[in-house]
Amino acid sequence: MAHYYMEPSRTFSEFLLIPNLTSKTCTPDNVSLKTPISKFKKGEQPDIMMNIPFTSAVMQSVSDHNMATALARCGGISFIFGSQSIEDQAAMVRKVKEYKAGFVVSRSNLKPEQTLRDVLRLKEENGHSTVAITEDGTSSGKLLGIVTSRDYRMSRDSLDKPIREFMTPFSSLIYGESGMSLPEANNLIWDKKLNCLPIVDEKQHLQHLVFRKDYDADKENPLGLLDANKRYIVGAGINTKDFMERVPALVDAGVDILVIDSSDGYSEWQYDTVKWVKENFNVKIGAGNVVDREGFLYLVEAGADFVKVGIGGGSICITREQKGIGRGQASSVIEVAEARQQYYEETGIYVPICSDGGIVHDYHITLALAMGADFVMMGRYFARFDESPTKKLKVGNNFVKEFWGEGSNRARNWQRYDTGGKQSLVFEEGVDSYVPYAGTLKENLDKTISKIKSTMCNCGSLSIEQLQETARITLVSATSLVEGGAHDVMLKDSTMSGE
Ligand code: RVP
Repeated sequence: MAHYYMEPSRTFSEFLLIPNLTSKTCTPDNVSLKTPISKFKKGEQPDIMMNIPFTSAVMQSVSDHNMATALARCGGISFIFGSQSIEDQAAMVRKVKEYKAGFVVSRSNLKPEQTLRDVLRLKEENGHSTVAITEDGTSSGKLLGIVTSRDYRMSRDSLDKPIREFMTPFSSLIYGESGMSLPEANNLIWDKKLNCLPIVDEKQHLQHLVFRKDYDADKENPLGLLDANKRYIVGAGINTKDFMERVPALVDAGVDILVIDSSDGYSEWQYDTVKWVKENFNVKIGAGNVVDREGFLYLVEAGADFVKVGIGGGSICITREQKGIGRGQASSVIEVAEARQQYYEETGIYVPICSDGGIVHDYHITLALAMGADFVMMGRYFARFDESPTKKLKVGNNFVKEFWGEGSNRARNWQRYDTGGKQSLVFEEGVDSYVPYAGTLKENLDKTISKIKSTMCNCGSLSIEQLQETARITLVSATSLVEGGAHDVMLKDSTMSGE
């Protein structure tokens, strides 16, 4: 006979935190969001700690090398998407490991035969006023010139004016050569009063741009997550099909931590994959996703360094509708956290858990942490930023970014949903969508972190561990949810109702 869970499973929006006593020293400045991502023995330190409890989702539309460097700079970890060739994924990992602070890959590039109209379109799209002009219009083509807003006059110049007629040509540019260190590049920027220094290789191919403004910006990131060789820490998603080829290539590229990316991780496929990786490599590996105690313990027994929790709660996920499997995200985290705690008490081994998917409001993150998650994984949240790999478009009067699920026809990540048998995506478990464009990762993350720290102070907690131990959480009724928003007033400014 079937087993019934007669209590409904819950989402984060159905809970609130009740304040604890806030002492005078419990201020946001004193709150630490450091958190473990790999298992460790009682009394020892985990091999990898994050400085903020954020990871970005293993998705084509979220986590590439740009997102990974940007998030590591802020203290979190991206898991570079695995639904691409092994070579391409390893190349992305390598780019993060080889990234040199201050050296950025040019994101605004055009060809000399394009026009002022193209420059202005690009500027409106991504806000950059420096455009690299390369032979083939790519970020690594032969550098032929640079355009900045000083090179054209909107009132005089025709929009059809070809770029080659007004760009600063390569012959007049001051540039650096590849291999140059950041202090050398910065000296040149200061000596020659430049805003931007292009770095080219011996064939004049563009490698990087170094900006004056980044000189100070890098000092503003004291939380940057670095390995022992001062390189950014990066993760990558793998699957249970080609792991014997993919894992060696990723390890060779320098990956720090892997995660098996699957909508349902309670499977013998995952068990075998974790075991094989642990037996053959000295690399951390997370597994999932699970929504209950049994799934958690099974993956821990296989050797998982962390376990990812959540089925069907992702913003673009339609697994629950399509297949009727899943569980409310809060209930899943609560049950898995209890199992983790019991396992810790019995064995002295702490296995971090990750709440994956379904974060809509910033306070959901704090609730997930209070319920026992050590960190969260988010897709929609990060997809909205400049650093995500997708196109920024104008729809009506608003800027949006594209965002699609790994189970959509667009991503065709059949390995993620495979349950054996025929190798293809037979039906979709995800949608293709837009999310409102929200600016840079750093500015948004700073705001979210301020909110989390502020709530933690309300709860009298200076650390995530303390929050987990002392949080008091209440279920809220449907009627008290209404009470929680602005109500019974006429809003003057409709934008107030946003996050
Ligand atoms: P969200 O943060 O709510 O956007 O959720 C992101 C999560 O959704 C991912 O980390 C993954 O677990 C899940 N996902 C990704 N693709 C799909 C799908 O197509 N169904 N689901």
